[in-house]
Amino acid sequence: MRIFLALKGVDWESHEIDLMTNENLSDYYLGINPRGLLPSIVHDGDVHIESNDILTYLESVYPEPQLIPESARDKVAQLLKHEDELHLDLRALSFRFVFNPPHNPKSPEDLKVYATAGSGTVNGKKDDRVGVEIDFWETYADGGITDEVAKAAAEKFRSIFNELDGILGNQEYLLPEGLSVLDIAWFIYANRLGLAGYPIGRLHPNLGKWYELMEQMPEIAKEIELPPPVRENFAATRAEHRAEGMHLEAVAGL
Ligand SMILES: N[C@@H](CCC(=O)N[C@@H](CS)C(=O)NCC(=O)O)C(=O)O
Repeated sequence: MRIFLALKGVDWESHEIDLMTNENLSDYYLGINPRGLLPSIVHDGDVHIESNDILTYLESVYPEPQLIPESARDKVAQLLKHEDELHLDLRALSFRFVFNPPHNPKSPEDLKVYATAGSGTVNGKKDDRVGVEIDFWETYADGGITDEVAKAAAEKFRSIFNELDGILGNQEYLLPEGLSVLDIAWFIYANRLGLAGYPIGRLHPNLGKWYELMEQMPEIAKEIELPPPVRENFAATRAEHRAEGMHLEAVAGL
């Protein structure tokens, strides 16, 4: 979303919510987004949640430069939906191979708060998403992210990345129309998977080249830059996993 806004040249004001202290489960944040998920935006006094809905909304308010081509609207919606469906797989790989927290990130008390706080409705309808989130964290508390879960998640990415790699064999960006929201959305996933140790360039050479091109764009480079201690911490985790033979490539058989 930040890259999308940067490409559109839109100024915005940031309000950071600390996931590490579960600020997203505070009463006030659940009052903004009853799902307790980031991101949310407030524009013209209205709250918007869900990245893909936010991006579609922002495109309608700030149409220039066009990042969701009119001609590919349905295709974009379908591919963004597919990307969103992989969010918990991305989270599983992130927690196991990137963040690797020493403690369970959500205590049973946190989950109790999560289950009862907030309106429980989205757009006036009963919303089940919090249940999905609670399931994820309960499974995590039970046994962390198991090899089996990690392998299944990595396979899903391998499959969609193979498809994207095929597309990029014939064109510079994921849509023939040029740079679009699809490139941004998949770039973010590829970036996180890279931090998890996924060998993008080795498995998907076209995607690897596309990634290198994208990461050099100033609007993107600025947003993915990590503070040095965080970068070093992630690199140390990868090195530790590698030394133990428990890195993503080994666990997922990539
Ligand atoms: N479908 C949602 C997924 C959002 C999501 O899962 N966001 C993560 C941060 S990237 C989050 O809020 N996690 C909550 C947590 O870790 O408790 C969207 O695209 O907005």
